Amino acid sequence: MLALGAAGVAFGGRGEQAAEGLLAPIRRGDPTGLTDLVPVGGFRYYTVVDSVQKLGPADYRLRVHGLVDQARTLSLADLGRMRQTTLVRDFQCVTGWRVGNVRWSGVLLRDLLDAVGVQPAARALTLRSFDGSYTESLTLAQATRPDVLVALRMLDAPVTHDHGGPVRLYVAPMYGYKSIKWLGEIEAVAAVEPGYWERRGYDVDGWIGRSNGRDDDPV
Ligand SMILES: Nc1nc2c(c(=O)[nH]1)N[C@H]1C(S)=C(S)[C@@H](COP(=O)(O)O)O[C@H]1N2
Ligand SMILES: [Mo]
Repeated sequence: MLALGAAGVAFGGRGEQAAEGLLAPIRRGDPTGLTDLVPVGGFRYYTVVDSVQKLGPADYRLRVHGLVDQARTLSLADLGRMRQTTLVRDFQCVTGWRVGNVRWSGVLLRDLLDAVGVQPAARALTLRSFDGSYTESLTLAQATRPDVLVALRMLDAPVTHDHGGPVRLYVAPMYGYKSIKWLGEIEAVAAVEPGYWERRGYDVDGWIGRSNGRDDDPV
């Protein structure tokens, strides 16, 4: 496992994606030592597909639909006109790397949900990436927390393509896999539909320090 993981770090890209899956059973710290090989203080680039189309202000759309009163398809400008919220919080991947005090801003997911009117039958959200493969899930209670953001900015700049721009999610209290990149669609649904990594063994409730076999404090 270490050899494969180290290869992932050395070559990046798809190797890292393999490492994400391989590291699932790790408990309490990092017995492989792999974390030591990851540069401190920087984001890694993760994607489960080979390439993702680049969408900009002219062609980006976010579709919000399902069990809502008024389904909407929002452009980047539409999102930019909504109330912007800023959070300065850490980002932590379940494989061990962590970036401290990142500035995020965008539309609180709960403001977006208020704008479309979530129906009482909706208990969860299914979020889909326009990369064609990645999905995520949140209960409605999680989605309406004040630290869950539809992020337009990250690291004091518009979210770059590699980091999931123009629009990604940022779920501050949960591991990085919940923060779906290249956000294209949000569907209000009756029950949680486990996301991409959750169907591969990661916890649906990905609380930092309290999930995926980790009950230690990562800080
Ligand atoms: N669409 C998509 N979103 C994704 C992923 C992915 O592979 N595809 N990886 C997740 C994981 S495991 C992490 S840790 C973060 C990494 O974000 P970054 O690539 O901006 O560092 O994105 C999350 N969101
Ligand atoms: Mo991750």
